[in-house]
Amino acid sequence: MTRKKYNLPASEITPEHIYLSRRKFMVGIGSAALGALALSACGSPPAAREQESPAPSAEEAMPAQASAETDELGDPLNKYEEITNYNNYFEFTTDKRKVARMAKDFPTEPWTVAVGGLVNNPRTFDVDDLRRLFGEEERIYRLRCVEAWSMVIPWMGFPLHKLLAEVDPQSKAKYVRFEAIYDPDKLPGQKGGWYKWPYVEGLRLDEAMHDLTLLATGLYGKPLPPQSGGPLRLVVPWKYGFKSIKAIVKIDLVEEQPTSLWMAAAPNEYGFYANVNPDVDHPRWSQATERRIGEFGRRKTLPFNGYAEQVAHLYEGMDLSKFF
Ligand SMILES: Nc1nc2c(c(=O)[nH]1)N[C@H]1C(S)=C(S)[C@@H](COP(=O)(O)O)O[C@H]1N2
Ligand SMILES: [Mo]
Repeated sequence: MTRKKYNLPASEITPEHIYLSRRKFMVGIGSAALGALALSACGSPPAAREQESPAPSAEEAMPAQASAETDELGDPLNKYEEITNYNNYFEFTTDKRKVARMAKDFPTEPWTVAVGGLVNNPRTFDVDDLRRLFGEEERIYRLRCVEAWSMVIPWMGFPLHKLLAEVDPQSKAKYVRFEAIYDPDKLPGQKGGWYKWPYVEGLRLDEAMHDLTLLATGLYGKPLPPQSGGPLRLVVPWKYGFKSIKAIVKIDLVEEQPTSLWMAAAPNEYGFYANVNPDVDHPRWSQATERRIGEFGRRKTLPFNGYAEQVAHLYEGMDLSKFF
């Protein structure tokens, strides 16, 4: 049986305590058995002999070093430390390695998100309400930044379509508009500069309803830390990372295609669709290859970031070199 990592059934949700104990377990059995564990995560039992591996070295015993699991393509997860110390978050700084430090004390609770616009049941949700109403499942996704670096990230969250069903979009609604927090006192990047704050992003309604489209509330079984967009961010794995807006406070169903922060800033460089496409270069660099954080060398960029089978039908009849 093949099971898609990005579409795990509820029974495979990994709450924090299981994640952590599984990681401790991995440390105990050493790296030779990790491959077997990865297999077992896909449904087949590990071979008995592989459990008799030698004790791990000191280096292997660092939980952060152990990547027991992979994405559905077989590539290892990035480490928690990588995912949370190399970030794009222009509300803080354009220096990816400084975001974590600058965002450390950013308050992520209490936090509410107002969902409205062309819906029959507009409503403001607390993030804890969202967790209670829609649950949390793990989704292992690739994240591909338009700058041509990428990571494999185990998010926790729920598909956006669950929230949309709750507010009941009207038939006039054609797009979803997302707005991030605006608070220049806490977000130094919003003081001056030439970006038009707040950060805004958008999806076509059918993209928003796709089961891969996730509202993330966690990472590696823990609540989403501020630098990763905590407490609530969008994750759209087949699109360039800038579509995956962090720190969402407002979601509106709208009739017209929203103008994103990046479309407003540089319309020739960042389009509305922004589907990962190795054949359409950024005006200033190639998108044919990418650098996976933690790897040497480069790997080929995959159409739709490897999710073509799931999403290509959404764009049938569109000239994907034009709608970038
Ligand atoms: N609010 C907000 N969301 C944002 C950004 C941002 O600057 N502000 N950067 C985007 C970009 S360019 C990328 S690549 C991803 C990076 O997510 P990560 O830091 O969790 O890897 O977040 C996206 N979401
Ligand atoms: Mo990005």
